[in-house]
Amino acid sequence: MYPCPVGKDRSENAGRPRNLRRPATNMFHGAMFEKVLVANRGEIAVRIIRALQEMGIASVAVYSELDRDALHVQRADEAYLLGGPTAAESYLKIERILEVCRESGAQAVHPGYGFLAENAAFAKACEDAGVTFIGPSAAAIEAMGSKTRARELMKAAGVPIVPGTTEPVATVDDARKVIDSDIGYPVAVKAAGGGGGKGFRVALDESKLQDAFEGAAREGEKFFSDSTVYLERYLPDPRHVEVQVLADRHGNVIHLGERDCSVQRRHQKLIEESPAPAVDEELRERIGRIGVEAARAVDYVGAGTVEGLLQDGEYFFLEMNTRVQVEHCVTEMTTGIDVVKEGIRAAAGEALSVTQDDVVLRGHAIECRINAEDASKNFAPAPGAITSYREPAGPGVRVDSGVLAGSEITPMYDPMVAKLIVWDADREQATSRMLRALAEYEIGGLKTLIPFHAALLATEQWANGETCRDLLEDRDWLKALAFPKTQPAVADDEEVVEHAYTVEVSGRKFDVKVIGPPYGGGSVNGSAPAAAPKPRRAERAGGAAAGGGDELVSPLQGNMWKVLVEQGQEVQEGQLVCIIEAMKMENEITAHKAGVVEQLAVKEGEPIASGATIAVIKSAA
Ligand code: MV4
Repeated sequence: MYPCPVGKDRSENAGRPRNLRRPATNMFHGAMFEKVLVANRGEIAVRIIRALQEMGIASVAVYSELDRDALHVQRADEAYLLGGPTAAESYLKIERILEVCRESGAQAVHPGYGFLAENAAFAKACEDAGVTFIGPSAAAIEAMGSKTRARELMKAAGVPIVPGTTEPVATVDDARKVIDSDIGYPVAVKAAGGGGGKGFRVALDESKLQDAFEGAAREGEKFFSDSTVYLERYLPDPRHVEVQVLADRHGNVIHLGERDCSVQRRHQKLIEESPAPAVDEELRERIGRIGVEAARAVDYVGAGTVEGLLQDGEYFFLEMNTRVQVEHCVTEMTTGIDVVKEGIRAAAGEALSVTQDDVVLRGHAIECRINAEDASKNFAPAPGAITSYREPAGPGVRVDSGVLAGSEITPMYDPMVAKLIVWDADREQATSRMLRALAEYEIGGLKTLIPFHAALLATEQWANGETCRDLLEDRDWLKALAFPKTQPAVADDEEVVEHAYTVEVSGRKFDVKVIGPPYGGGSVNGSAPAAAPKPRRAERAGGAAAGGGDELVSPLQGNMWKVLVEQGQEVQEGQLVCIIEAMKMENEITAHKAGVVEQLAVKEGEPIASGATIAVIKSAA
């Protein structure tokens, strides 16, 4: 297909039928983009490229050295190397991305989610460079990025917020005073620069306040260079319910109904669905109005999400995500509206293609995030190579993925391999369909959350529409999801195979072949097949913990953030040993077996390489 650009003549878009029900505006309708750069990787980059292709817009992919072969590079019309393997050297390099815009002639940038998606400085740099940022203004990103400012704005707009402070709280003493007079315990201490649960601590009573306050401040400083915190009443058992909004530059703001994302672990969403089981028609309208008002308050443009907590029929604004989200797909399934395309249209100055009255919700959609993680080992990242790959299909099934057979899930980026989304007439049937699709999904050589999802969706708790928090914290339930042991690595007589790569020079791609050792791994969904290829590296085969015997090895490269055991200490299998920070994520590393920590090879604050020994754990004699 490449390097043949598919950029279309402007005249082709000029004749596009517009929604005649919309009141006419005399505002300027910018012509649709001819070429758009996608500043992301993985499934979301592929998702955006698909939308561009359907709209007749040429796509420009960018990639890191690790992603030369990636699906998003193959699917785009052009592709440019950004730089080295780390995000800082590639997907976060603002100057280089804008340079590629100039080189390729891309008129707009779609940031996807993560990386530069909610980076106001990037949105501003795009504006300054004359490149359209597909998303809201830098001012809207900034306003919603500060959680205290967002709360203040929402309060002023009449949007209900979780009771607490809208001002930063400077000291523990100040916190104690305002808790005693206004908020009460338990209290949530949150980092003002945070979001998505980063820098979020709970103090059940006054004795825990100092720890919670300092913990949230430290995490805020670490991840957002901002140690300011604020306080919220801690709701004991809420549901996470969010609403999808769309806005254009003509003053149209609509919502597409809600999603329930209550099944999450360590603030990572695992399953999302729409409609929310606990939301009725009246509440849906109320939540929808809240979403629209929140978006209006910051002159929002594009696709965005207003997140909130639902407790006992009361709904509170939590934060707004000023980007397209991972879980936008469930809304696309129930509304039939393409959230990504609407965002692109809005950025180009076109009106939304639908009005609020056009939005009709139908049936039920569920999304399972298929992460390369081992649920039985505390959801430890389990990077590795995909040796074989077969996606489910059939009625009502959608797979958004960025991988192919031979792809490698590197510890360098997010461990999400794919999203499996299903639609059916109601929740019960959608659940059956998801279970069927999960059973069809074959991912060889990699441990993923497929068995976890299959187990969870088969529970009574899920059937009852519960949040399943008890299951996610149930060590025994999770441990039962352990993968069968993979076959031990056999050294020597390393097999040599040929790999085909695509390389890029000035936006043109060339195929080259590299002769080398085969990819590692060798199991379908973690269960070892009879003729498993030899794992390339021992630690890959075992995921987070199996360095072979006593050694606990790091599954990823990062920084040792916390070490929770001491040399000589006795540990249980599955006990938290340390937390490694990588790509702004905290990764819990747990003991791969019970025993005594004989050696502890790590220190807090120091970098750690993938495959490096964390500890040596000797079983009690
Ligand atoms: C809360 C909360 C209780 N009280 N805030 C924040 C980020 C998002 N990942 C979940 N967050 C929460 N914020 C207050 N004031 C509880 C959570 C929460 C949660 C909420 C609904 C469903 C599942 C949850 C899992 C963990 C934390």
